[in-house]
Order: sequence, then C-alpha cells, then structure tokens
Amino acid sequence: MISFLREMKLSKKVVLVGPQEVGKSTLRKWIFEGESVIKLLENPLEATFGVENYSYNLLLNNIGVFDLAGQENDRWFEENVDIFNESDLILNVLDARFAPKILSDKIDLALKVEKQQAPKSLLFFLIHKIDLIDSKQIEKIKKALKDKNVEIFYTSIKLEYLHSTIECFIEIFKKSGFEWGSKIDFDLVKLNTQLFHFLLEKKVMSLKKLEKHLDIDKSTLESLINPYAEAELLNKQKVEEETLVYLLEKGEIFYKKILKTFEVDSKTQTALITDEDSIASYLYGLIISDMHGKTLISIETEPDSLYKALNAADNDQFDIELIGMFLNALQKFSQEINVQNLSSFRVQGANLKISSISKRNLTLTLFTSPKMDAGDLKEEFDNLFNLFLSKYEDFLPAFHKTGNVSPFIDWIPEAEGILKKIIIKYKETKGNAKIFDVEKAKNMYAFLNKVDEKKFKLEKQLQFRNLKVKLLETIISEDGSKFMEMESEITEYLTE
Ligand SMILES: Nc1nc2c(ncn2[C@@H]2O[C@H](COP(=O)(O)OP(=O)(O)OP(=O)(O)O)[C@@H](O)[C@H]2O)c(=O)[nH]1
Ligand SMILES: [Mg+2]
Repeated sequence: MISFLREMKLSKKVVLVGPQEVGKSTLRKWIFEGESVIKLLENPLEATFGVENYSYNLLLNNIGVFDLAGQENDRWFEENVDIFNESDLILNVLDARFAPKILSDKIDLALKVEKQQAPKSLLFFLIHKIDLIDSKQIEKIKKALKDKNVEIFYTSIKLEYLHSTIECFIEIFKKSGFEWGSKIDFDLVKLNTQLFHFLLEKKVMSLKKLEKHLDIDKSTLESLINPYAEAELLNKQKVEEETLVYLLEKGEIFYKKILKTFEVDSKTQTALITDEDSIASYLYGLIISDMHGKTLISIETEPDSLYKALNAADNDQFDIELIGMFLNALQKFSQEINVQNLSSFRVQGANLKISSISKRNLTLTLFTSPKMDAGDLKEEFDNLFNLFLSKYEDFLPAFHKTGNVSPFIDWIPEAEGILKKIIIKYKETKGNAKIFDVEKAKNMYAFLNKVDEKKFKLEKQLQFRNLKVKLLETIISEDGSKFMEMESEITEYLTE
C-alpha cells in the first residue's frame, strides 16, 4: 500500500511535446541537468528521434521526462496519443515565431488530446524563443490567444530573458505540486477529512459512492476506512449488493472535536503565549502514540502549552487521545507524514503545524508554531525519538499488551530538558537564516546561468551544473536553510 502511494504520488510523468526545433530538449537539459544556456545556444543538440525517456530527481520527486521528437509531432497527436496517458504534466512548447493562427490551432488540438488521454494532467503552453520576436508581436499573440482557457508562459533561454523564464518554471513546478513531499501529506489529510465530511453530511454512503466522491480506487478506500472501522469510529455493513458505510457516534464526536481542535485562530493563539521568544512560542509540545492512536506520553514545553494551543477554541472536553488516533490513521498511508500547513484541514484560521515521525509502530508528533520549521530539526527529533525507544525497549512489549503507560512518565523531565536545548539551539542558529530571500536566490540562479562554464574543467562543470539544479530546488521549496548552506559555494562561482 505504502509503495503504491509512493509510486502514485512521488513519481511524476512529464511530457515535453511540440513541433521540431522549438527548444524542448534544450529546456530539458537546462532545467533538469543544469547545462549552460550559453553552450546550448552555441552548440545545439541533435534532433530528437521518437521518444527519449529520462529520469530526474527534483526535490523529492522522481520525475520521468518524455522528450518527444518534433519531427513526429503529428503522430503524437493522431496515432500515438497513448504517449500522454497518465501524465502529470504536459509542457507543450511552441515557437514564438509561429503565426497566431497556427499557435491557436495547435493549442486547440493539444487541449482536445489532453482531455481524451490525460484529463488529470496539467497542460501548460510555452511560447518559446521570445528573444526572436519583438514586443509588438508578443502583444499580437497574447491578443489572439486571450480567449483560450489555458495557461501560457512566454519563455526564452537568452540571458536577458532568463530571469523571467526561471519564474515561469518555478510557477509551473509549484502548480504541479512538485514539492518536497508535502503534496502527499496534503492529499492524505484531505482524503481523511473528506471521508468524515461526506459521512457526516450524507449519514450513509456506499463504498462505490465514496470511491467516486473521493476519487480513489477500491483498495485505497479500503485502507482508508479499515483503521477507522477497527477503532469503531465507523461501520461497514453489507446490504444486498452494496456495502454501506456510516459514522458511529464515537466517529462523529471524534471528527467534530478534531475540527474544533484545529480551529485555532491566530489572535487567540498569540495571546496564549505571552512571551514571544519563549520556548513554547516555537514548540508547544509533542506526543508519542501507538498505531491505535493510544498516547504513551505527551510532553509540553511549558505548563499547559500543548493543551492551550490545541484547546484554544473553547473545546473543554479536549482529549489528547483523539489527535493521536487521527494522525495514526494517516500513518497507515505514509511512513512519515509532515502536515506542513493545517489549512489543508479545511479549517479556517488554523495556526498550528504538525509534523510526525514514525518508528516501530509508534509515532512522535510535534506541535509547533507556524514560525518554526520542524523539518530543520529532523535529526534532533529523530535522536530524541531513538532515545525514547532505546530507553523503553524492554518495556514496550508490555505496554502493547497491557496499555500501561505509567513508566513513561519518568522520562518527562529529561525529555523537557532536551526539547529546551533543541529550541535554544534552533533560535541561535536561525538568526537571519530563516528569512529566505527568494529574490536573491532567483537572481543568483540567473547569474549562475551567465557563468561560462567552458572555463571549468569537466569535473567542475558537472559540480557546477549540479549546484544549479540544487539551487532551483531551494527556490521552489523556499528552503532558506538549504540556501544558506549553498550560498558561499555559489558566491565562489560568481566571483571567479
Ligand atoms: N534563439 C533561441 N534559440 C533557442 C532557444 N531555446 C532553444 N534554442 C535553439 O533552438 C534549437 C532547437 O533546440 P532543441 O532543443 O533541439 O529543439 P527540440 O524542440 O528538442 O527539437 P526536436 O528534437 O527536433 O523536436 C537549438 O538550436 C537551440 O539552441 C531560445 O530561447 N532562443
Ligand atoms: Mg529534441
């Protein structure tokens, strides 16, 4: 199941299509391999034959790129339309010098084929080589295409256009959800909340209807529902030919409380934490729970900090147990969830971040303020979790049998001390690093592209290209700390 989801979500199919010599392979080489644009313009690539497949890793995504031959463009849109099947992203590259009418026809044809073959795919058009036309012609094209319901980017790899072309690709990748894994979590959280939402609204739904409404297949739906059924939050019942699903009272309470729990608006929340720079203003606390959602231990960074943060929305019967259960249901789908932003819970005013790590059937869940990026401290929290696991190694089997959590309480003072140290260190190193200057990074990326790599030895050329691809990744993911790490290395090239 997990590998299925990984495959489904993390491996993306990208198709580059368009007439011959429009610049498809050039764009691929530049974006995914970091090849110098100067070189690509001076020494053109050979024409592509048939389809060339490449596999790239951008951020956490494994991206399969299908670079299609322009010579066979008619074939891709007529006989061999299957090439588009299951695409996540289709980039249709067109030459800016084409007459508006030709551009318009090509767009219509691509839209038609996409609708038939890959309705779930994103389709973007790149009107490329705009360096070869003047601004009047661009305006003409824009005017001619203004009624098309499509997204069009105007690009060129000539230096003076590079900055805006980079912007285009960042937007394309962001829109395509090529992120560092948060996409998978977003979908999972949404799936779980939608399930409850539909059941609450409709009272009873058949498996078939749920499949359709949630837009997932049968086995995914089963894996989604079964943990909740086991926990007696919902029930499945076979009636004649159909299996009906409905929420049990416990499930209804569970969902309503979860929603309420996350309805923490920013005003209430900041009011909770009096000292803006206190440990609890970064990390409210953590809980460790088992695969059934039972809490082994919860640790707060200040008295009641976690309780207050979770309980701000006048939810007096708050039960920490519920959170673990919900998160553990999500865990059935992914080894490590990282719910970046709780707006994905379809709850307004959410102002709380949750990240989890799973090990040996247990889950450690962190509750942080939005100003903190728990991802930066992954290693530290990993170590903390390992410490817990080794400390209680002998006791865990007994816990699984009896559910007795009392021995874990002894660990609280030590864990609190470690959490304090982690946050103090985070605050120190964070400094100005957290403010990620996207503009600066983009400018650097544009500058790097101007560096004539021919002056480097081959080995250094490769390092340099790699650096460019990495920099693009940090820009897309807005990863400030990674950028800081790379900054001096980049500056070295810029001053050389
Ligand atoms: N002026 C200009 N030329 C470009 C630009 N991008 C690519 N080229 C040139 O366009 C030519 C064709 O590039 P390719 O990437 O091989 O084109 P393709 O679309 O892959 O062509 P096929 O493989 O035949 O389908 C090369 O000479 C590139 O240097 C650009 O932005 N401006
Ligand atoms: Mg090509």
